[in-house]
Amino acid sequence: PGEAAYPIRDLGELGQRARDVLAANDLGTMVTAAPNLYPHMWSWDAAFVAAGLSTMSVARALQELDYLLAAQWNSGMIPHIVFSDVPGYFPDVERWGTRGASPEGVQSSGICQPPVHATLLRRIVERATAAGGEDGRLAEEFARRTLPRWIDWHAWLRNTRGGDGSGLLTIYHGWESGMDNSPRFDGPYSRVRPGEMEPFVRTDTLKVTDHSQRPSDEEYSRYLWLVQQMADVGFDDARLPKVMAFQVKDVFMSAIFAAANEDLAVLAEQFGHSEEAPQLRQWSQEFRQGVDATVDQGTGLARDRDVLTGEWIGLPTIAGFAPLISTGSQPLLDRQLGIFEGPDWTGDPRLAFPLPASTSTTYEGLKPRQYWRGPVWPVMNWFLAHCLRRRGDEERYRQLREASLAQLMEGHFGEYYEPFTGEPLGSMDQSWTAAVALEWLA
Ligand code: 9WN
Repeated sequence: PGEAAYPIRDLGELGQRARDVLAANDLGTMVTAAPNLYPHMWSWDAAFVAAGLSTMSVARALQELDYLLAAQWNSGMIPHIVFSDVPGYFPDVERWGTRGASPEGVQSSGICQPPVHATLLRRIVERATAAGGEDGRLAEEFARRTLPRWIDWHAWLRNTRGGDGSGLLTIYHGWESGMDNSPRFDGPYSRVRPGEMEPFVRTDTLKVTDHSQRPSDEEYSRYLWLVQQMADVGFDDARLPKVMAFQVKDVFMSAIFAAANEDLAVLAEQFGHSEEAPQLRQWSQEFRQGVDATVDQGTGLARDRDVLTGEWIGLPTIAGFAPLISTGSQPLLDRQLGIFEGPDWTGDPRLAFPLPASTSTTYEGLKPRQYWRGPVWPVMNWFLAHCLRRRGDEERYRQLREASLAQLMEGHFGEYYEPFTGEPLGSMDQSWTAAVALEWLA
């Protein structure tokens, strides 16, 4: 943990320190995902960061989203990394091999991340229009101008990743899920056999020196092999299904997409694109149903599916709660909330704070310090609470808020936290952690 950090005394100080973290990570053009480990813009991080920024400056928040949109590919895909000029992250744009595939002048990766953008844009617009004046005007102008771009993004996801009628989006890399090494992907990754590839040197393990907090070298060789497979076909969407060794229907991303389509439809109706709203609502419905249909009646959790083997992946990870984001079924919601608050999740009495870990704390494969294999991620706490609040569940929002604020008072704005001790892990001063702190306080 960074030396400068110290326990925070009160919520006023928490807000000030969170603002300081975002200001320190701001390159002017973009707020990097983290100061040291991640010196670039990440797609879903940027959406959360924009929401956090909007509590200070709506103009700065919209600028962040504009910067992300400027990297959108001609296909409509929003890339998962927009590179700054800061060196030190691997794989860099050269290793990605996206030059030629990405639009002229854009330095990006060649995969996507979960589409939380419309949901957070709606949040920003609501905040700005409630404030009125210049903020309201800026948000309205931004929405009118950029809606066609967000709709293109959703159309790309629906058509190239979810056009098979399953109501589920396919990912070709664990990085696309945003939950890179979650046990969800162990089965599919076990079948990825890296072939001949250029040697590589990781930089993440130079920065997070306790290597047990990061994915293993074996995992990284598979990650890089998949990058090479994509680069070999020039990131051609039509060829990926034929060549990729990793193809998973990602239930959590699909739930995010269902909710985001609803949010985009609301914005489209409000800001001059109402003719697109029925299509967006139809996609919302399609993916809501797709997610609900994955639920294992035995465990009550939603499941991913390995496209290449047809196998369901029903491990007890946070992705199992995808219906909390998207479902329209009250019985399913009630059942999921019961599990969420039960002894395998936030009701585990051993927890430092009653917050959902990235895998169930009673799962035999739990690794409480390792990335998406056990730690608690502050950004997930806020996102799930936000989804519950949108359903009118103020009480659960309040409980998650209280626990999350208590967790953050230790002062490091960790990327993730050890569930039983509350120790901050991974990167410190992580931007989206600071951003959700500001959201909790807003
Ligand atoms: C790979 C930036 C990103 C997050 C992801 C998180 C982690 C990257 C990495 O950091 O992934 O995309 O290098 O480990 O898993 O969710 O967007 O914060």
